[in-house]
Amino acid sequence: MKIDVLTIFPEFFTQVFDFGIIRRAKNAGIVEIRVHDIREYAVDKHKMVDDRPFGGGDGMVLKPEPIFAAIEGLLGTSDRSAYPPGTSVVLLSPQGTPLKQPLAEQMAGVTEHLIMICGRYEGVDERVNETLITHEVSIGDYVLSGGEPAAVVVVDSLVRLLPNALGSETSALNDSFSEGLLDHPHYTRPADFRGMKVPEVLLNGNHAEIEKWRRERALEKTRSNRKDLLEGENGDT
Ligand code: 6GU
Repeated sequence: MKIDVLTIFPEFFTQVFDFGIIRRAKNAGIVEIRVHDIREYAVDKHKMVDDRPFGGGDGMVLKPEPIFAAIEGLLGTSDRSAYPPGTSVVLLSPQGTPLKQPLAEQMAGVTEHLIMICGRYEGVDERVNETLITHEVSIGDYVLSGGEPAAVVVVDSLVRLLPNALGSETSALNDSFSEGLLDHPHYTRPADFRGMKVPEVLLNGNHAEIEKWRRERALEKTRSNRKDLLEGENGDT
């Protein structure tokens, strides 16, 4: 997968993709990540990337010209019906579709080239949305000042789903949400830490019993922390 991130704060990303699974996936050639400064595509002599909203109101709105120019530079077109197959252009914004594991799985499955545009909280000129964007995505019902942290979240959630991104010792199949439930609790040595004992069932090597225990604890954790997942409601509350 090729990933291009468009941002007005490229320095935000200087180290964030250089750890753990993402770093390993980059080194293995599974993903290639590039970060671009939207300001470099600004057309006027002041390199303006934002401007005051028509109709009045607080804050600044990201201008369309630099974002259109950046997409044209990357894809050769700003007509989304002419994008190469496997291209996703994502606008990160609090108005987007909430990112859930099924959306991450769908996007990881079909996207070969992911372009992410980091919006500012105040907004992005709507013509970007109308013309360039294939998905508008939010990472949850709270306000971030910009889409940059959300872009990191999207990259992480997609990259770990790419074939061979996880080592053989780990698997996405057992993750929280992969079966609509939270993950079960985990323990490691020591078996007795300051008098707090690891559940006996995990020590006795009976794999059927261990599986049963894990299923029950996953259900219990989900019931206590995320009732909505069991009731089939949306998980944003
Ligand atoms: Cl993608 N952007 C911003 N600015 N705020 C958010 C968000 C994104 N997702 C949740 N809150």
